[in-house]
Amino acid sequence: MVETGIPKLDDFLDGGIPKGKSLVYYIQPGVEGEIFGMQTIHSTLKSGGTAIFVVSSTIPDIVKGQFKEYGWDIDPYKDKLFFVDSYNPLIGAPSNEKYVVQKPDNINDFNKIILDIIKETPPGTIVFGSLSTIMDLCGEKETIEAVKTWNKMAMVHDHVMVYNFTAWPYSRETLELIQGDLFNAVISIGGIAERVIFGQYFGVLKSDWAEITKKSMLFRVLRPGGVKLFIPKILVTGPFDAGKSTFVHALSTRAISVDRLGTTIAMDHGHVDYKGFSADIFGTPGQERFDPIIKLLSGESMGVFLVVDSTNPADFVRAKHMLEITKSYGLPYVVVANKQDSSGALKPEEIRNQFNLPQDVPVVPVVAKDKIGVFEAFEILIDKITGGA
Ligand SMILES: Nc1nc2c(ncn2[C@@H]2O[C@H](COP(=O)(O)OP(=O)(O)O)[C@@H](O)[C@H]2O)c(=O)[nH]1
Ligand SMILES: [Mg+2]
Repeated sequence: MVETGIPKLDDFLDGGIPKGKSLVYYIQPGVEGEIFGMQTIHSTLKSGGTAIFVVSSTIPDIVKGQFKEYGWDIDPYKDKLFFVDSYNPLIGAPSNEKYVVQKPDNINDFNKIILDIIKETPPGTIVFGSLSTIMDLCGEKETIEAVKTWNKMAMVHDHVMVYNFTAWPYSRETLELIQGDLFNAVISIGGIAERVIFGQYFGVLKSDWAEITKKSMLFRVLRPGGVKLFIPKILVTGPFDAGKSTFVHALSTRAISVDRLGTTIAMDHGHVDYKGFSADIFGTPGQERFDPIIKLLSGESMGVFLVVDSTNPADFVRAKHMLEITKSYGLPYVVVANKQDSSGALKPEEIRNQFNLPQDVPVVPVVAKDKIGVFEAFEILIDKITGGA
């Protein structure tokens, strides 16, 4: 197996791409999709594998710079990462790379080099930075025939083949083949557009080895960081003094609270960057007069933490009411049983009983002030939001 390195996608694919299989990242034009292939290269290298990167839409030096931008140091992998340069010859410039396609507009030239690599290098990951560019230069039919051969030979030699493909308006036949029989797996990468693209997502369109998860994941591209799953908004609610602000700060790489007179009257805002996820979290004020704010924020959220002070059962009535507000939006939620360090703190199961919470609602023991349990709670909520575990 080769892990794609794209958060969640490897879970969707039952661990990654099996040896001998091919996968295409099928990219809607205008979406930042080509990074997916690069991230798979980086993931291969990190796990000790060999990677070949076929660069056809810019010079390899620029691509090396992009790796740096994403925070991926490729210098230690000089004997594990090789570039196929099919761009410099196109602009008549000399190339320093080990493999050079001298006539990038002739598929036979590609064919010879790719087949040599497949036969001669040890099993590894071969990534095409842009199959669409090759198609533009060599022709649709010609390129598809070549890809068929490459995938077949890669199967024999145990390589993993990965292609970035931007779905420009090619012939219907070509697009159908690419979404259909040409590859073992198709990952669709698209954008939510409204004049400009304001949200990007990916999902598994096809896979012949893993059961398909219908879920699409929102992502954004961070520099450094690469592809990160993006959870637009998570709400942190709960009674006054339960530890919401403390919880938001414990989770966040950066956070601000707007406080007045020692307690939060406005809001906490934090940003979480954890295990490939990127999420904005908002803490609501606890006082009843701010319930309309909870309603407002709930409508735009994807999940909710309900923070309770485990030592203060008197507050549970209020907490329950706040839960009802957010529950009416059908959001997934997790109960954070905070202040577990204090004497007299109720255990999660006792809180579940007092709340009458069904067994499938997670109640997570947390000491927010010491950051204990906060990321466990985060992972559990993310799993609920993304329909994982
Ligand atoms: N013992 C203990 N105290 C906590 C914990 N988390 C927060 N606190 C304290 O509880 C009080 C209220 O916390 P805060 O985050 O401001 O609560 P909020 O009103 O819900 O935002 C503060 O004095 C915190 O120091 C915890 O895990 N254990
Ligand atoms: Mg607060």
